[in-house]
Amino acid sequence: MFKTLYVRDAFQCEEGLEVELIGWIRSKRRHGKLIFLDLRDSTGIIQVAVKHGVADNESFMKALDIGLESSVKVKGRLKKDPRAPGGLELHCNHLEIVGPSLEDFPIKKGVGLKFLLDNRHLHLRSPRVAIIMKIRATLMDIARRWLRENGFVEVNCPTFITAAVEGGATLFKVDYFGKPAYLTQSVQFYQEAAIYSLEKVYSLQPSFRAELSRTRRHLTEFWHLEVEMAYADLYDIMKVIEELVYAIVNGLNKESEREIRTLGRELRPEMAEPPYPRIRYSEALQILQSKGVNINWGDDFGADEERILSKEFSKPFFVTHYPKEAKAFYHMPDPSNPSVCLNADLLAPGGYGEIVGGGQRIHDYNLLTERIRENNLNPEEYRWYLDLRKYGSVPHSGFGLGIERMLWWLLHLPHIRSACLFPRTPARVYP
Ligand code: NSS
Repeated sequence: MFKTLYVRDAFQCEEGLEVELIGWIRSKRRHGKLIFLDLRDSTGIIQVAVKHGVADNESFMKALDIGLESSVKVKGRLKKDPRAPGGLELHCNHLEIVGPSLEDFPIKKGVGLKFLLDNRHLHLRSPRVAIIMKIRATLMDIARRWLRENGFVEVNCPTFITAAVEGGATLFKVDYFGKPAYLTQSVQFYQEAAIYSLEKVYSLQPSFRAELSRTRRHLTEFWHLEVEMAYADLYDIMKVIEELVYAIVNGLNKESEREIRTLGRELRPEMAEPPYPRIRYSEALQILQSKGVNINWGDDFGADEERILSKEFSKPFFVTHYPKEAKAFYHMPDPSNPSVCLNADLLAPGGYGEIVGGGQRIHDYNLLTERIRENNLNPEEYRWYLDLRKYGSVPHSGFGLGIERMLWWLLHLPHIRSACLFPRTPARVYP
């Protein structure tokens, strides 16, 4: 009796067991009357030996002819063989083609990066891409679990919005509603509305930025983990960020260790153990100027500045108290020096830069109105957001963590798009 197994489970079986495996043909080699096929499924790769005489004639002829990435069902016996990858192979008795490859599979060794991106729908079959996607799923799962266990309620916010959260320059306009509407850059304002009944909330959903910068860390669509908390000040929210980031690194180290090792990486939880160094914008500016960077008070840090700065650290670190002109209008001014705000960006070490942005929000109605005006925005467009400050307003804080930025850093990916199933960048909206 043949048992249908996943490849990973086949490696746990006794030699001689008769099994059926279902998968796709990753590679093929012929040595006379013996054909080796590498069979891939979602759990691993196993070598299948199709030998004339052991396999029936029809199966041998199919194996001879089979195109790469055809889907197949293979029946046979498991045999130990030290020459086979993983020390085990399947000796095929019968091969059935489920779906043949109608043409030569276009993804081959040596094709260029652009070709791989244009054919991402096929490139996804590469084991490396599949591993990154598994790690990504585990990362999101760990984050959700940690937030739930710590009393945060998941909320789902709208994607269509009517006013900018993070400045007008990166808004995607949507022409449908008969009045200006945009794709959301952040669900922060909706979360701020939700804390009046739920107090501690989070969302995990896409954000959109019509990015002006083409860098290795900018996507036009990214997955945003956002958190908002009533009665929390800047220091409370920094603690939440530290603990969440540590939970993610520690959790991935336990739950995805094998996958991470396959990518040639190793996560050491110590590298993300709180507390994280905290520097102010003014100190960061001094470090940058001492490295010869031409930057002045008030300028925001771009990818280059963050890369230089973050090479000075071996752990994630906070940069706080940015000048108010470098940050969006909703940030709370520091009462002891209102020219800076109570914000915190978390930067990943080693040149990776910002992975989290957040801080304390203005909860006073008049101050928020004033800041909206100072930013040359129209308070009328923020009417419902201002309304929240009219009825029982409380101090509150929150942050947003970019899922792809986090993976980019933790897995040392060459480009942030490697963290996406189908990346969206200024230069790519297909496939
Ligand atoms: O602009 S942020 O710094 N902050 C916000 O959007 C706040 N409104 C979030 C909040 O407090 N609820 O973006 C937050 C994070 C940032 O640190 C990155 O990790 C990620 O979102 N982010 C991006 N990832 C990929 N590509 C792009 N373009 C991008 N922009 C931000």
